[in-house]
Amino acid sequence: MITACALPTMYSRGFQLDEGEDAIGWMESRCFAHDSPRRLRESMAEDGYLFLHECLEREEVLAARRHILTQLSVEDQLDPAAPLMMGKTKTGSSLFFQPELAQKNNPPLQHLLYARQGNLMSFFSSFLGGEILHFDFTWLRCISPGLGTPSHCDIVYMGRGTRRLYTAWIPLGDIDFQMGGLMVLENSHKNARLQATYGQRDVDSYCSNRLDDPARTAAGLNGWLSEDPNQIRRALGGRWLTAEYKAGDVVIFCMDLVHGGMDNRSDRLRISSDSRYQLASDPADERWIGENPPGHSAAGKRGRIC
Ligand SMILES: O=C(O)CCC(=O)C(=O)O
Ligand SMILES: [Fe+2]
Repeated sequence: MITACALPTMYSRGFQLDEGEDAIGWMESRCFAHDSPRRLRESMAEDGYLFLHECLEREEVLAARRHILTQLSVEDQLDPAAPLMMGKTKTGSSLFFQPELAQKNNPPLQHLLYARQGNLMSFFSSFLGGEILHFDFTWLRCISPGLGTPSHCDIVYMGRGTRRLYTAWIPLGDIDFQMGGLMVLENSHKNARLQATYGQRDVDSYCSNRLDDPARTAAGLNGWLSEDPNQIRRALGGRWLTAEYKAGDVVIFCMDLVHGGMDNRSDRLRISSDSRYQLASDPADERWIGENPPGHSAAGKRGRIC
């Protein structure tokens, strides 16, 4: 049983995470996608996340992976001597965030994430109890060996609509500890002080009466809580939780859950997507909707007097 396994040594942003049972632990898989909406909602309220094994068809996940890797191979990013599906980059190539590989030219991924009758959309429809709207923008990450995503809450990037919005983090291939993957900070979604401070930020909002406000620039604010995951955990409490992921698994989490990416200490790309879902009847953040969502570009910035 996985809980009987020794806890791994975890790294994020080059920091080795504090060790010990009160500092790191396993993400729990308490529910299945077909459990009752009530049970799923209770579990989400309690943990801030749902770790759903075999929620997606493994073959469909691997088809999306193949499509992405084929594209990277055409772009001459991969080691030609290694099998395509291994996802080994060629020397000198360094990749991180590749959203363009997820958009309309990737039918298998679009199908996996957004098909109306597909497993994921059906899950959200049952979980949220109504017609679902998904963001049109898909965050696709092909992370080369090296540092992972700094810790943050998603609300600061997508909080202009409803807060009843959920992220689905999907490994597009098997991801072991060596390769890293998603880590979440236990109970951080219940931290009222964090929600009242950091959780009120909007990375694309700037003070129009302050010409030197760094949030005005295209790079804007990055929204990270801190580079150092140990500092965050010591300040907020809880344990960093993670797992080894299989193609077909999905982690769904709420906007206020602190999370980040572990460093990739393998010799291959770590490929995953994150996409967002809410009730169609709730207001949506306009930055991520439409044919060409403005995102964090100049068109997504919003000035206010402060
Ligand atoms: O996969 C990662 O590195 C980070 C994922 C993330 O931040 C998210 O899914 O919201
Ligand atoms: Fe995130």
